[in-house]
Amino acid sequence: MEKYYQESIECASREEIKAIQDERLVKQIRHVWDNVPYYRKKMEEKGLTPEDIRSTDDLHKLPFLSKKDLRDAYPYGLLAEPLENCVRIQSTSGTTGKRVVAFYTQHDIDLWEECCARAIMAAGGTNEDVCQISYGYGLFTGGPGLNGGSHKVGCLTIPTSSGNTDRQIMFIMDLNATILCCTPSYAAYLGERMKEMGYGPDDIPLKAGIFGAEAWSEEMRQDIQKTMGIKAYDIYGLTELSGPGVSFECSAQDGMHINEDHFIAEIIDPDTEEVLPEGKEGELVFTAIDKEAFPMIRYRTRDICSLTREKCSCGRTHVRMTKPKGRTDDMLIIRGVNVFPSQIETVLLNQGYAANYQIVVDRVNNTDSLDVQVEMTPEMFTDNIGEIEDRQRALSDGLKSMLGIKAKVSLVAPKSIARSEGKAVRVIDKRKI
Ligand code: DLL
Repeated sequence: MEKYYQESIECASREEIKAIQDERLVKQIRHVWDNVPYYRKKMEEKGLTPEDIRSTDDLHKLPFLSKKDLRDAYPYGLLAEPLENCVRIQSTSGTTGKRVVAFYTQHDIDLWEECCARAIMAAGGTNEDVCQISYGYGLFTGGPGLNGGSHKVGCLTIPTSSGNTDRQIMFIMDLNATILCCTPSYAAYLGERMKEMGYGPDDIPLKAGIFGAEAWSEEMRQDIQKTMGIKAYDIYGLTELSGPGVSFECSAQDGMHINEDHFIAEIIDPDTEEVLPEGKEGELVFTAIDKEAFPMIRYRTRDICSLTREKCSCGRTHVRMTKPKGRTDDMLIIRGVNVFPSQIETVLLNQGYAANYQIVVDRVNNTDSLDVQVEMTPEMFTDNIGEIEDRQRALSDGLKSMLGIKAKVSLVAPKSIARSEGKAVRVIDKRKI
């Protein structure tokens, strides 16, 4: 039986959802107009006043907000509440430039934790579960968000944070953890380590995993499910909007329901900024309609996916987004061809490899080169050169047909590629160094 944290909202009719969104959007636009000069100026530049926004039908009139706006306005320029009303900040891992600092009132924390509670219950969680949270705690939103959600559901929460893999496994086994929350790459590593320690799927008490914060393929899901004997659910979110729980998978494991009472989603063409119809792939844009401190109007996420309103077997009515296949800024352009790391992952996993790989892009003699280093699994490990060459050729052919360009494949020994405890770094683009 499907379980819901807030059934009446999660399964509301389209009309009810639209009514909530209309009302909240109008209120939110008035809030940012009154309290954030940065938004007011952007609206004025488009000749808009709050009176022009009377329902979600007017959303398209509003200006977009980009990562650059967040950097320009750092740290307080987009804050919509006095600091004395704020109770927390979180921040992105930001590898380039200034970090994004997001502010939360207590209302914003509650809203965020409720979204995470919805995700945990959609993964079958109840107050009888033991939920181990192996996302990082601290400025990163993964640990704090799911910790709050787990409390709201009433699970016994184990806040291990990331790292110290053998201790993670000890807690899972000794305290009978039933739900594991971490990045998919860390879940794969935990699975690998459990296997080495001699634990098969039947020995592991886990029943579900809630994995997100990075792009991962369907093939990787199958692998993790098999190794640990669990159902693996995807969860999506970003610091700017609160953190994990903006959307989450249900028992159907077929796209992530976006919490539409809090976030309005649009898909746009990243080049023309035109809003695309349902089903078309493009850049995901969000408007947070119920946040107080850090509202975000038409925020361009750079994540690439599509939306569907097709009926879902779980009973939830909120729109679903497909697994993001990566970010526009993760997309590699190699010899003029667009390549997403997730496409490479799909080929590797289909040929029986685990998700332990590194992609190195370089430019040699004015030509881009794509080098994929892939670990052999312990079962396929051999020093027979002929066998290795055959495998490399098969992978190279697979990549050619998926990507349309040639890649150099190097098979390396098991365990020679560093494992990740958080978001995995799969790509080294030497052209940018
Ligand atoms: O990664 C929040 C989060 C924590 C989500 C734990 C899920 C679980 P940021 O560090 O701000 O926040 O990074 C946000 O990560 O724009 C996507 O590019 C990527 N991302 C997040 N979830 C997924 C996912 C957290 N399920 C950025 N699939 C987003 C693919 C994801 N990419």
